[in-house]
Amino acid sequence: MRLSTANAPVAVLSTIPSDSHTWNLVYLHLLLEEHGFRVVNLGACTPIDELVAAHLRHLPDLVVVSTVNGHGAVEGEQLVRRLRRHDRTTPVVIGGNLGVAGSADERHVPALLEAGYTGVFVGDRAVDDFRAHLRTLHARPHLAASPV
Ligand code: B12
Repeated sequence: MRLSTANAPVAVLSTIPSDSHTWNLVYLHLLLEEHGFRVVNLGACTPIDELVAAHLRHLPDLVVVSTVNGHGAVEGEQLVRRLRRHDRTTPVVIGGNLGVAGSADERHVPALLEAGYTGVFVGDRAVDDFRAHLRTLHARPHLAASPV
């Protein structure tokens, strides 16, 4: 079901500066819309400055970083540290192939959580776990108007 987006919560969708893959972003865009979000999709090879500017402009309810080229652990950490200088509370999640050892590689999860992410999604259950996470966000009062 898709309702009017006028009062919908906003998700900024981004990747890291080096990552030129796009179908992951298309997939996440549609998934977020299915869950009631209005999506600001910043596209491939997003400079961190551009993400910060979009964040300050749209004041999103959620920031989603999707990356598959293997540099996510390094650039994703730089990205969230920059973002957290401006905003310490908005949920910011990352997922995909964060290193070069396959999508199930969980070695990078603790460092990314420590750097400021509120969720890190890797492996076969990444999308299912992310869907469950989105439902917990919808339980927050200011997001409750949206369909799931
Ligand atoms: C198509 C493709 C390309 C195309 C991209 C075209 C485009 N417009 O996107 C081209 C040819 C340009 C390309 C380039 C490169 N690619 Co490429 N590419 C692929 C390929 C074959 C498919 C990716 C794809 O579109 N999948 C479809 C989407 C829908 O799925 P997905 O990306 O896997 O995303 C899913 C999950 O990861 C997850 N997910 C992703 N993000 C997030 C975020 C959250 C929050 C959650 C919950 C889940 C999630 O959900 C998605 C749906 O299940 C994969 C291999 C593969 N079979 O996966 C390699 C692959 C991603 N590429 C790879 C590499 C190395 C490169 C290059 C560096 C190659 C090179 N030497 O130049 C460059 C990258 C350049 C750069 N600057 O980024 C590697 C990455 C290795 C790693 N991380 O360990 C892969 C895995 C191939 C491999 N096995 O080595 N690539």
